[in-house]
Amino acid sequence: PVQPDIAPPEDVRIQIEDDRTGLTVETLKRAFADNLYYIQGKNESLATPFDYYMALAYTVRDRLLHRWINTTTTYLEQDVKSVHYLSAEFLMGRQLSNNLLNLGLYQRVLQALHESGLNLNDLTVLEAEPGLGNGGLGRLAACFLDSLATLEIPAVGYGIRYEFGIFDQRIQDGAQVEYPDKWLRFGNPWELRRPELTAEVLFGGYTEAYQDAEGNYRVRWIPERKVLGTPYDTPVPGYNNHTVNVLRLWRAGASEEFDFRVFDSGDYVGSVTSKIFSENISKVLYPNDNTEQGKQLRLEQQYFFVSCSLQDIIKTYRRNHQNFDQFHEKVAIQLNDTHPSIGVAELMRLLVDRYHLGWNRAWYITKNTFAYTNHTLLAEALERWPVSLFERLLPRHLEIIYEINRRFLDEVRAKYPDDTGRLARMSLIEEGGEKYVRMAHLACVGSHSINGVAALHTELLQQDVLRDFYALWPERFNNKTNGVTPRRWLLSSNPKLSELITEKIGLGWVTQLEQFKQLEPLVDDAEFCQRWRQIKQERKQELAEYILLYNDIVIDPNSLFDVQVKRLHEYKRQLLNVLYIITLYNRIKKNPNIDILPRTFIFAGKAAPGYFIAKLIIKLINSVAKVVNNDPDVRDRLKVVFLEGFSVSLGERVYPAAELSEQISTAGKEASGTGNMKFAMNGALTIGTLDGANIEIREAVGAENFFLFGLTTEEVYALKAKGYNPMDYYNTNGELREVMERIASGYFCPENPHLFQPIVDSLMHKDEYLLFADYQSYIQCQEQVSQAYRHQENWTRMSILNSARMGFFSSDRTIREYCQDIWKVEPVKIDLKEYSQETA
Ligand code: B1H
Repeated sequence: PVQPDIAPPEDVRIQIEDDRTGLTVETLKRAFADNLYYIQGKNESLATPFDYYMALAYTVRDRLLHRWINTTTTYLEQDVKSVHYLSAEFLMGRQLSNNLLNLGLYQRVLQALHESGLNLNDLTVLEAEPGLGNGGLGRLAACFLDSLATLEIPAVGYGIRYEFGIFDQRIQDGAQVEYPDKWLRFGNPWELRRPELTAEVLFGGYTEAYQDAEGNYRVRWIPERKVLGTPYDTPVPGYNNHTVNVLRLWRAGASEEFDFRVFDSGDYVGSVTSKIFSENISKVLYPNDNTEQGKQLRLEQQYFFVSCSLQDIIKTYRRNHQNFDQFHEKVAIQLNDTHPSIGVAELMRLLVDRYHLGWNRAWYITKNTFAYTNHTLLAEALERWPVSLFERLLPRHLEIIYEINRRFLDEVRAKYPDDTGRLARMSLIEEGGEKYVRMAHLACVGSHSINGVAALHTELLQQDVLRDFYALWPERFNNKTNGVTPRRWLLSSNPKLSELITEKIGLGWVTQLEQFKQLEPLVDDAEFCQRWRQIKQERKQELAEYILLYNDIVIDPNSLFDVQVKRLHEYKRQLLNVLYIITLYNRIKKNPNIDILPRTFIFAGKAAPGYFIAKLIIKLINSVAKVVNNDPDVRDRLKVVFLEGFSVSLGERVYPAAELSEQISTAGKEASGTGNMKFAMNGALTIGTLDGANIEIREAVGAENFFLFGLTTEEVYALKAKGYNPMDYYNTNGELREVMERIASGYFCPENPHLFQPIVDSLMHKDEYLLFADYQSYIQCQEQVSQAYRHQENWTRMSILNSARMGFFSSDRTIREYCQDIWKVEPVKIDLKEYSQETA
């Protein structure tokens, strides 16, 4: 030998437990030290807290990988039917604590770190939150992934790996300022890049017809550009089982072949810089919630991730199948709103153009594969793309959509002869002026199931937004009331309350939230009530400390914590809450000795950067806060706080500390809401309208434990039909008038007294969301809340009953319903092979 091996040192001991899979405290400590050294390249004297976080994350990831590989192998070997959840958004929240809890490693890691002189909480907060969603729709997708893995359902989440997630919100001078969310800056230890699974996505160009060797008529698409999609996989563990599913997010990159063509022309630098055009596709999440953003790049994002995902699904299916006969029996695809609905045309294109299936066969498979969830009734959120844009970007898909439409309209015509109005209403193409493709119609026609996200919402879909489709295909419609995962929203975020509950009813509730009803008899147990109250008080105290730290506002931890946290949107009516605050303020100014219940009003939520009025409402909240918080007459009885940067992590702090949950949208506008569920599970009482899932929450917790106010959906429709005039209310309600005069006078912004005029004008002249109509009812209801809060024992009783009756609102229940009614999938038990002895 040229070079002899180095002799091994004497003291190398063979380790029985695998450092990458072992679960004992000793193994975890060794793995942690190993990762610190060999991944972070640090020892204890060099490591920063972030190095420790990374070393721990890799230690956890290794244990996930072991289960994930095993799960994937099992799915492949058993040729299972899988769910594919296509969503433009996944608001996952931080991964570390969640993964530790689901893997059952939390206590041991706590101990391992403790023995190394470290504190777990100090490390978890260092994780950048992946904010790849706007609000409820994206968070729902994340809760669903947790429930799917926990229920042992084979499932993949497909989406976009945005380089910049939802912007960072900071409040400067009372106003929202947006900063880019550089969440990947220090690396993401949870994802695995899979370059070997890269997919090609085509854009632009033209189509041409040709005859193949057998003389069949075919169409070929000659695209103008090609983009590459590389998947980044994040493991998604179930709670207390061996299932690890995957969230597969696509990142766009340049294709050499296309972007570097210019090499020939000598423009080397130009060809390299043009790379950014392709990479732009996955650059940034559009920060709109419940409004469409008719931008070309947005359609490119949608087609990009949908095409990558469908090619990936087909690739996986073909490992076990020669033809497409069983495709819809092995693949269920859920469209999370219309954002991925181009998938209907893309699957048709792949089946017909690439795999040469006949149209009817392809259509049968497509329809039986897709299912569509609608998340909104707001007209401004219904997606439509200009036909001209489609033609430029996706010429072949437009042809396919036209053909789908031709056949669909034939079907409508056969059932409703001579009903031209109906044909125009139902067509996939909106005519009259600029032509548009109606994405919701494409989703309906191409799916075997259409669902809303709460009972009222589904009802309104059937009677209003999609009534023609309901008339044609009633059997396709069904409701799936939303839910939230009790793992993140209780077990993880409220450990002390979880402990108390577990002490009384055992741990079964974590996967069987229905068991919460066993808490009901405990409302008569004085000691239990006292501990319940005590835990809420501790969470309030902690939030008070946070508010002191971040907002420099002293709040009274004994005041009623009245909380509204959600996206800023006029229909959600944060402004109505503000009108109440000003009402109380005016009462104090008139009579400084008035007996008033001390309250802390807490707000948080992002406004879309281009949504002028929503941003002005943030400024108003902060301006009112400044006046109210500093007026000596108020004597600290009222405090108003706006927390900047609402996120999953901030939600985890806020829900456990909340006592009153504001769910005050105009009836008929909020499809479901899911924050309402997180609050109630954590023992907050709700003040709310008969909107979205509030209705079902109220039925579950009992009308006597819910503060109801406001017009019903029918009353809203009737009032608008007869002609709503907000001035009718203004003129007859003295307190309301004084509130509006207070705002209009410039009192809250003396340096710019007309600043809030647009808000005043919009309420006085239009009041689209009927704040004035609901004002009196809201004020009176808030007075009932204040009265109720004065009887602490009864309040605590109601708080317990709210939690105890929230069993239905676990996303596990929601997912079971999707599995049975829509996806027809069954759990697949995962055994962990090669499981190290120590864990047996
Ligand atoms: C919901 C959206 C939404 N509904 C368009 N619709 C978006 C629409 O970027 N866009 O273009 C983004 C989001 N989000 C929410 O979904 C509803 O408002 C909630 O009521 C519901 O609870 C949630 C989950 O179903």
